[in-house]
Amino acid sequence: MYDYFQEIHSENFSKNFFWGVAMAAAQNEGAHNIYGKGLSIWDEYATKRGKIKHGHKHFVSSDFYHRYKNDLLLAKALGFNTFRFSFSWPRIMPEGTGKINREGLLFYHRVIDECLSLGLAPFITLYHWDLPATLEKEGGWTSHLMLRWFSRYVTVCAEEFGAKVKNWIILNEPFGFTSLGYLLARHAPGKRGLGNFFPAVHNAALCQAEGGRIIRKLVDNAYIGTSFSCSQIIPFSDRPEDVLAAARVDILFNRLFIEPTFGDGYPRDDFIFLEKLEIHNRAWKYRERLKFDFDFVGLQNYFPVVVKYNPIIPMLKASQVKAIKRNAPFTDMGWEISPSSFFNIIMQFWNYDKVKEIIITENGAFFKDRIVNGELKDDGRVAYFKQYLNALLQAKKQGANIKGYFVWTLTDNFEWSEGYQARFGLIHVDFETQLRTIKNSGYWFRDFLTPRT
Ligand code: GCO
Repeated sequence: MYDYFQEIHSENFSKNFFWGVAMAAAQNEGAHNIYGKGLSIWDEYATKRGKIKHGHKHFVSSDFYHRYKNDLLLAKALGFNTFRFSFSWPRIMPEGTGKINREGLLFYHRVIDECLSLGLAPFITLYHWDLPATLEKEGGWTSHLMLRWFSRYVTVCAEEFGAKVKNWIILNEPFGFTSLGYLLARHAPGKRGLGNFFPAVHNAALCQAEGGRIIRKLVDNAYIGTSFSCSQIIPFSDRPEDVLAAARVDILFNRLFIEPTFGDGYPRDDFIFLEKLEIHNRAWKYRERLKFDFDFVGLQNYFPVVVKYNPIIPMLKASQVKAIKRNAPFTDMGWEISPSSFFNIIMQFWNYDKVKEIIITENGAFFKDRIVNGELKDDGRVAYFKQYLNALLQAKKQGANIKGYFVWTLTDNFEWSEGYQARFGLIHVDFETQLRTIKNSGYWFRDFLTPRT
């Protein structure tokens, strides 16, 4: 086998390491309008024409709500010891605030209990993009009331589940949902413009810190993190304008949400965007409230981004040079495959003095699976994981204190505006019949994670 396989097992790496699979409520649960659940912004967005490829909707998805026992058993059978999933806020509080849906709480109790009985450590994501639709009507993430609504929701979750669950992730990819949902109108709720983006960023950054404080106060021995999307940003050439363009993109993609947690506010480099953000949000008043000492930082990496100077793009003055244009390898999502950039971005985050521990809370790939003699062949995905895990081990060897690695994702699911055709699972789902079939990548993980005797 591979040398790193030996190394991982010989170092006792596996025993004290969270090997997980990750998923999210809106992408997996289904049961979108039953058992007392309120609608989310995605439930509304998916009904609008032309928003999601092929008109797909996530209303049933992989039906995790009814099939969680089976899916958790599969996660266990593949050798994982950790399960990351998110709470649906509108399942717990159908109107976002006020009334609590007991049935929703009971569902999550069942999932958590099943994890614990199987020996899967539960990691809860408090917010994975499915804001209650009623709150969006009041402005959603652009509203200064978000801090109050979110605090109440986090308090309910901590009080209800804190005795059982120790591992908490406050937000999933704040840059992702604020930029796609409130700047570019490519995700729910479909808003655009800086007038929406600036307050959404600030409210998300405040909720990120406040959520941490609430869990710290209410949950004994909590292990608290938050998850950032990240990508190594590589200048297309060493011309100064390309290097500066890359630095600006790096601020937005990688630095905007982590640096305020250190207590010194938003990054304050020479970049007009940051000045405007600061002024719009009167951010200097909030440095203390944006700060929180996270136990771990969750990193979610899929690809690097190569950028060059482009004067016609407002403010950023940069654009991406895609993998296909540079003859670099890429997945069926068009995302560049670059294990060295995975190593580099881990080290970039590790180089912050204040980062104590890192968990890779998502990594994975979409490749079109082929069925050959009844076997689900996904060689591309297997090769991807081998290379990325090798890079992870290199980062660990260089001193990065990495405590876990979670695959995105266990079963095929609803990939936001891409619908169901972008399949990231280790397990294939036939969305007509709900039949699960383990892909070769799933078997590969099982062999990788199950120490040989
Ligand atoms: C994300 C996501 C997942 C995606 C995955 C693949 O945070 O973007 O958490 O929901 O499905 O990244 O694109």
